[in-house]
Amino acid sequence: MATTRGFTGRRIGTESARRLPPGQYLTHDFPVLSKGPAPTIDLAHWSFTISHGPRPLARWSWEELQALPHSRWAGDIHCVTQWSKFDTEWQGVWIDDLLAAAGLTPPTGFALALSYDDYDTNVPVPDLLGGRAMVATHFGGAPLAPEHGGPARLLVPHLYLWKSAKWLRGLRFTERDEAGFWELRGYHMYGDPWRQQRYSDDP
Ligand SMILES: Nc1nc2c(c(=O)[nH]1)N[C@H]1C(S)=C(S)[C@@H](COP(=O)(O)O)O[C@H]1N2
Ligand SMILES: [Mo]
Repeated sequence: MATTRGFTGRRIGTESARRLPPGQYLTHDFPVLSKGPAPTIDLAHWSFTISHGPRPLARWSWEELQALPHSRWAGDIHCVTQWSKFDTEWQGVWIDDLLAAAGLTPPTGFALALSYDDYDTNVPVPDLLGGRAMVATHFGGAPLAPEHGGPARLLVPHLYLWKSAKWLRGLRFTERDEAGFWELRGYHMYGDPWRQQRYSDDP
């Protein structure tokens, strides 16, 4: 069998095949993957904090976040469990715009995204800048569903989706590249889907 088939059994064209990273299949669903139940988050108590190690540098309430410029990103997302989803549409605030609003320059080269369910994941700072990462509040034109990380999640679509921390509560700049929840459990420190960086011993 030389035809290219997704697990859905659908034959995919060359354009789709070109957009599909190695080892991935195309899905039209949006599977939910979480280490535990979605935390209950009251918007009145929601906040997002940027810190340098233990030191807070800036903090936004939900209302304050709404006042920042919102942007749209559309494109493909890739999960390490091998599904990819094309043409997803998100809205939120670029990390660039958060930093600019706070008058901040990143103090280190690495960061940990921190979540309300005690999940965390590391991302190098350059990968968070230049319109490559946002605090996403909307998916497909609607407020982000709780199971997908609502009210707000990190979106770093050029890396495997475990880097896109759901139920985001902060971003901590760290001196070194510190492993997060899945990175401590054998997953790759960077996670580029095009290089199939799934597990820690992948190059
Ligand atoms: N806070 C938090 N973020 C998380 C997770 C989690 O358990 N907690 N799971 C990660 C994993 S392993 C994946 S694959 C994606 C799944 O996102 P989805 O459920 O919206 O598909 O979220 C990531 N972000
Ligand atoms: Mo995952």
